[in-house]
Amino acid sequence: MKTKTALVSIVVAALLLPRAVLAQALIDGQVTKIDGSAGKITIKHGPIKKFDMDDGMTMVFRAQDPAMLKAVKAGDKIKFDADKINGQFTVTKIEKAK
Ligand SMILES: [Cu+2]
Repeated sequence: MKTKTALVSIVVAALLLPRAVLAQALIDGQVTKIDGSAGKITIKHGPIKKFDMDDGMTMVFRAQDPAMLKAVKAGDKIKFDADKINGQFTVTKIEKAK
């Protein structure tokens, strides 16, 4: 009986873990350029597994909300999240790295 309970716990933990990891996994980056009027930001970023970017690179992202670009400036180290929205790599969350 105890073994069965332990097994169920392990299965539940295994099911919950990937969601928790995904929710917390912000990407490390550094802002190299901001184009506020176009709502675009250039970020030098580390690997992004969900986009099959195994190496870091510098690339342009669209900002989901242009207002979020006011919180950062070129040179800032950041943590951010991004999604592919309408075929464009889009920053959905951005915060200054501590
Ligand atoms: Cu990239």
